[in-house]
Amino acid sequence: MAQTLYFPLLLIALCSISECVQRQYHFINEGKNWTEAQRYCRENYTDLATVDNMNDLIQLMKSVNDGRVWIGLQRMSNWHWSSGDPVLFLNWASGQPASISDCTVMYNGQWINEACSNTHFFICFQMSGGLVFVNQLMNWRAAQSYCRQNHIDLVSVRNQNENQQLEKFINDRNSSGSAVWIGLFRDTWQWSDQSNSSFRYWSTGEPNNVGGNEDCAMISQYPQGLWNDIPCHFQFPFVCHQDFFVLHKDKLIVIQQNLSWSEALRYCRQNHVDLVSVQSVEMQRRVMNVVKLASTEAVWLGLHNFCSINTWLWVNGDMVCYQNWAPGNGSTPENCKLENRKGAVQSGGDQTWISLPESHRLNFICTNY
Ligand code: MFU
Ligand code: CA
Repeated sequence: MAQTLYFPLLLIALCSISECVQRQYHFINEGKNWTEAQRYCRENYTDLATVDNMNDLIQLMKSVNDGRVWIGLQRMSNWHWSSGDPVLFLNWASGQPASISDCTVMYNGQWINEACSNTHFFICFQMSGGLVFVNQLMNWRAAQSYCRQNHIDLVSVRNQNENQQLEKFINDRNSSGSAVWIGLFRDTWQWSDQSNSSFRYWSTGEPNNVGGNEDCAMISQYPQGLWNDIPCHFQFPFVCHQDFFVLHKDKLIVIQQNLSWSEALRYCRQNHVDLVSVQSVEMQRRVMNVVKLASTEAVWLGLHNFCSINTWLWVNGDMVCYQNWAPGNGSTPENCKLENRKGAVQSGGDQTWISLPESHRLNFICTNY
């Protein structure tokens, strides 16, 4: 589907993410612990794999040849206030926080960690700073939504003084003396790339945190792709992901991914029709129009050099008749002892063509013609 998009920055606002950002998974068949795998992915791709939805999971599973791989999900036992206040003060009852429960109640002024699915009365705070006792039984998420819709948020407790005030506030209103939700919760699993995707695909019974140190997530079953929590120091192959923009204009598609010429050719033939051939002034004009969207100084065209016969050909087999070479490129014989050379168009300046070794990693233009 063609879209008229001029500036990469506008893109984010103009198109839905799925139409303009593509994610590609890369399986690295080398055993590393989770942290080393994360470092490798950040150096070579975008990050250790994030899985946003079932479609991502299917794509990821296509990239692996086995089921035991790290993904970029890690247990973070960080406590947060629902309001976003920094957590500077904690008032746990002795033995707390215990177990794998992720939400918090106040009981007799002390804090106890509980399953978020339990139901309790709760305390919201208002714009004025005042507190509201909500005399309705809700689970923690529902209580949070209620406070956000009707007041500001679930209550935060920032120091001993506020804790005492809150304890008194509760005692004055809560005749039953039962525990009430406060805004403290634990965001248990986090994606390495900070994505806030809540998609999870745990095997039955997982995550079970056997031994208390299963803090990283892996895909443990092939081909289903189900997840298990496991100690982070174990060594497994892993999956990185790379996110890149795909910009459509006319029937030309600029791919903001840096690939060698052969990889670019393969990408275009798999996802579109071919790398672009520029066989007329008209096509050069269209290319000049889209090439400004690229993030590299030059962009691969479907132009390759046959060194032995000193000839440049388009990928569709045609001879190069229309030409737009930069001075010193394309005319003189290439050095056949070196790497094969391919043609690219410069994304800035006069947007003429240059000859480059095929292993250079550049953005490229596919065509749907
Ligand atoms: C399951 C998993 C653990 C571990 C163990 C061998 O627990 O949850 O992570 O892989 O098997 C019974
Ligand atoms: Ca486990």
